[in-house]
Amino acid sequence: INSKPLILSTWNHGLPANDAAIQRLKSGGSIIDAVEAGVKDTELDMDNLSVGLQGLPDREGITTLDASIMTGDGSCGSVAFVRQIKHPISLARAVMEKTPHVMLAGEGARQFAISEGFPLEKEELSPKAAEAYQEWKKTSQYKPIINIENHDTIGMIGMDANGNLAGSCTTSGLAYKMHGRVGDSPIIGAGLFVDNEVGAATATGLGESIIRICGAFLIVELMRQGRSPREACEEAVRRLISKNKNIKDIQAGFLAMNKDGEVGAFAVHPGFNYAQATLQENVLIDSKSHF
Ligand code: SD4
Repeated sequence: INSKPLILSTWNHGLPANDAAIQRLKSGGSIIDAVEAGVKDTELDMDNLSVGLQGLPDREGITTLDASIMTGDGSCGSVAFVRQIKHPISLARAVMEKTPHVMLAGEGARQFAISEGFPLEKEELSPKAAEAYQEWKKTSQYKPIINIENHDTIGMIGMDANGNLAGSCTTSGLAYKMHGRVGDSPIIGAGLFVDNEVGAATATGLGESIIRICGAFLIVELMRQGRSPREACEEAVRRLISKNKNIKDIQAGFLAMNKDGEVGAFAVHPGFNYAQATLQENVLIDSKSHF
């Protein structure tokens, strides 16, 4: 059981993202401000090829972004298949707060962004992404390599000092996906789910495998029935394995907390890790896995 506030996020870049989130809380921000600020840090990280406009492109050489945000009272917003937006998480938050809708996609999301004053970035690949794309085009083979090329989506879940929960998730999705492909990250209940009565969960890995089992929702519901966060994540991995073929080629990792501040994670294969921050410390922890 951890002290509150508590912030968790996926993968190594969760460490600086958690720092940004904790900083936001310390400067008087709410938990929703914190989970937005946290992943915005990752959206700007030029070394991360799975989040933000510097992420690896689709097969046509275009980078398209997915993001979602949710609070423990059931408010949520998301954007899918958006281009030219530096901070899709902030656009997802604007969908939540300023529209009667939960999800906007593609051109409509971009028009909404313009109307909200989001600057449109120039559509060009980062040097690292351009180099990787040129290399990929030599064979144009679509074979995601688990834990390597799709390593870095950030999902963040957090609880403030009063026990209010929120979460965020943002990604450029799978490298070399079909144009128009949308993953789990912007789908409420797949890549992210938060309920103040129970807890919160987020996912990373092959989005198709996670959507198939409503991963994050499943974990929160299992916790509602009394499972610990770790047991719930492990059960979701078992479910995922039973519903997906070629499991040796599929990586997925889940991360959860309950409202008491208990934390758990589980993955299909080794290699998944997460960062866990309180006001006192921010540490990287290796997740256990099925295989
Ligand atoms: C997706 N879940 O679009 C994302 C990719 C990911 O770490 O998580 N990468 O399928």
